[in-house]
Order: sequence, then structure tokens, then C-alpha cells
Amino acid sequence: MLALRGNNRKLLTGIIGKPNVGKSTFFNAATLMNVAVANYPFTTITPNIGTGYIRVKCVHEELGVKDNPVNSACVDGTRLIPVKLVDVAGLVPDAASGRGLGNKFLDDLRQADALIHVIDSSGSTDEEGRAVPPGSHDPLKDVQFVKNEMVVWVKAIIEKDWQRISRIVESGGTSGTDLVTALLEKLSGLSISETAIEEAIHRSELKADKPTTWHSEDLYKFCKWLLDISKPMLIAANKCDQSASREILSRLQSEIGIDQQVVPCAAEAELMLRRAAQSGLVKYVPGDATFEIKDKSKISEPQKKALDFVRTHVLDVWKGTGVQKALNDAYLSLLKGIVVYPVEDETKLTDKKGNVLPDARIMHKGDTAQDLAFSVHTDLGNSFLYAIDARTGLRVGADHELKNNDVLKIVATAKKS
Ligand SMILES: Nc1nc2c(ncn2[C@@H]2O[C@H](COP(=O)(O)OP(=O)(O)OP(=O)(O)O)[C@@H](O)[C@H]2O)c(=O)[nH]1
Ligand SMILES: [Mg+2]
Repeated sequence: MLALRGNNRKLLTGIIGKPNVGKSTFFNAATLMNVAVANYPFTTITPNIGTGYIRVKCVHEELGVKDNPVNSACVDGTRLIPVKLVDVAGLVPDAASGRGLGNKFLDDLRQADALIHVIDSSGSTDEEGRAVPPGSHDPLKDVQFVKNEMVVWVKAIIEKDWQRISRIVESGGTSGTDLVTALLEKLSGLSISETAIEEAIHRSELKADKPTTWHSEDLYKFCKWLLDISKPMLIAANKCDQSASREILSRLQSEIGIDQQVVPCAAEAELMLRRAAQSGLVKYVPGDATFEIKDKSKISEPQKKALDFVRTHVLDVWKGTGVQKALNDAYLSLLKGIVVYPVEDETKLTDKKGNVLPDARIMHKGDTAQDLAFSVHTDLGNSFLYAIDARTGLRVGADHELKNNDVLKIVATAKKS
């Protein structure tokens, strides 16, 4: 995927939603950080950035080696690959016209490649995040308004300069700038590619050579497509431990439609399990549908009660807390990620220092061996000669399409000193 060529930054997922739905709890559970959480709106104002992990089955067992990961971790055959997350302030309807904290903080999401939209599936927070009786607010409304606010945000960025852009494009300008180039420049820093802009123009059935004829609704339609394409979103239906969630969730998916992925989530339960695992009280790997208490004598009565609640109200019902699933789905499904292991010695599967299967990288379906080289370093991409598939020992060329779990050595021209 050319968008990532020469760009070895880590992919970023933004956690968005109205206030008080559990965005920061989700963030804490995913990163084991400790940012402020409270049962009232606008607890978070400035963004929190942290590292979460994607969970995949490691290739070391299949390849019959013991690994020592460097950029990731391997726990009992499960590879945990770091990814970046940003937790932002809550969004309220009409934020674009200045309500709530306004939507200026959406700028904190500029670099996001995918979005996890956290909703309160128990319906116990109103549209501004104030506590209301469970089941009394319909979270479907939140799904709609958040999407709308995002579109309005991008539209406002383009609209600021639309008259000038559309006139220059249509008159051919001095340099003959086309619309895609002009928009790419306007949207630079938003992690939006040229192909995404082209596709959004095509999908919205608008004329790229006649932008002065685009009405406000046309621009809206274009921005909606642009966001769908370049910032794919899944819904983390949080607070699924609450009994009101079951009815709401079964209705939600059918009303939203199957194209929109919804993952039932219990961020608070995940946070509790991860912290209990970290302090050695339970054995739990994020994403598991069960946990094991290590030593019953070390667990206090309130702790036991809380863990019992998680087992009966979350794990037994939903087969997991959903936090890990949401993260995995964001990277592996929404962003079409695949995992590739670059090595420097294809027979020993090591790096220069002898670490076995040191790196696991998230690439995109459709990426090539040369894209992998670029993701390691721009110089390696530019001096790419060929790669060697460690499984077969065969050479593959620059355009070889990567497969999930490929282990590849990249061969490049020698560096000039
Ligand atoms: N029942 C239940 N409550 C949760 C869950 N996750 C979070 N909460 C509660 O929801 C409230 C809000 O949590 P936060 O994580 O601060 O929510 P937020 O979306 O970051 O809120 P703002 O920063 O104000 O936008 C807190 O009281 C949390 O304890 C969950 O999985 N289940
Ligand atoms: Mg918060």
C-alpha cells in the first residue's frame, strides 16, 4: 500500500465517542496506563496516548524454534504486537457549532488510521454523557451523531478554502493543479491518501473537473465517503456487563446493518482482569474467555465478588471482555492488517544479534516485499534488491505480495560509505 511507503511510523487508532461512555477505561484496559476515569462527562480534556497490543498466534512453534522477540512479546505462543492508541475528549451533538468542548480536539485524531467508537450499550448515559436510568437512552443515536460530527469536522477543514481551491482547479491554475492534488495538500497531516481521495470522489459520483458545481451536500457526501475509506471505524459497545445491554445490543446490530462491525465490550472488567493478572492474583491473557484464580487464599471477599461478577456477567455471556477483540479487529480487519516477520538470517531466523524472530510487523493485505523494506527503513526500501522467503528458501521480487505470517529476509544493495 503506497500510502505507507517510506513511512515506518506505528499505526494509530483513535478512541472516540460521547462523554462518559468508558473511552478512558477502554484505553487504560488496553494500555495498562492509569488515566483519569469518572462517572461524569468531560473527565478527559487533553488526549492520552499509549501503547496497546494486538494478539496473534506466533509462528515460532510452527517453525520449531524458540523465539526472543525485540519489538513485541511472546506469551505461551501468543505474539503481542505493540500498537498506538489515542483517547480523546468526549464529543456531543453540534460540537462543530461550539457545544460541549467543541470539536477542535478532533485535531487530536488527525493521525489516526482507524477509529474505535465507544458507545454505552446499557443506555445509561444521555446524549451529553449525563447519568440516566439504564435503557433510557438509545445508543443508536450516538452512532449517528458521532459519524455526523466527524464528517462536519473534515468538511469544515475543506470548506475554509473551497472557493479558492475549486476556482484554481477549474481555471487550470498557473500550474494546472488538479482537485486530488489540491485536496491532498489541504488534508495533509490527516493520514489520508491520494487513492482515498480519488475513491471518495468516484463513490460520491461528483465531477473532479467541475468542483465549483459542488453544493454543500455534495461536499458532505464526499467527506462521508472519505472518512469511511480513510478512517474506518468499529463500534465498541461498552458496559455490556449491565443487564440492559442485552436487549439494546441485539437490536443495535440489526438496525445499524451488518456492514458496521459492533463488538460487545466490558472495559471495566478487562481493566480489572489485567490488573489482577499483573499483580499475580489470576492467570489471564487479554482476549481469553476465561481466567484462573492462582491462589484463592490471597483473594479478599470483595475481590472474589468482583471476579465472580466478571465471570457470570461478561465472560460466560459474551465469551470475552471484547477489548482485545476490538483492538485486533481494528488492525487486522478494518485496516486489513497482516503480520510479517522480517529477519536478517533466513536460515537461523535471527537478526544481527542472534535474536530469533525478533520483529513482528503489521503490514496491509496487498503490501509487497518492498513495502516491508520501506516499513523497516526508507533506505532499505530504496536499496531493495530482493527478499528470501525463510520457509522455502526461494527469492521473491519487489512486487511479491506479502502473506500473513511470512518470514522474510530483505536483501539490499550494499551501503556506500
Ligand atoms: N458498568 C460499566 N461501567 C463502565 C465500564 N467502562 C467504564 N465504565 C464507567 O463509566 C464511567 C465513565 O468512564 P470513563 O472511562 O471516564 O469514560 P470516558 O468516555 O472516558 O469519559 P469522558 O472522558 O468524560 O468523555 C466511569 O464511571 C466508569 O467506571 C464498563 O465496562 N461497565
Ligand atoms: Mg475519558
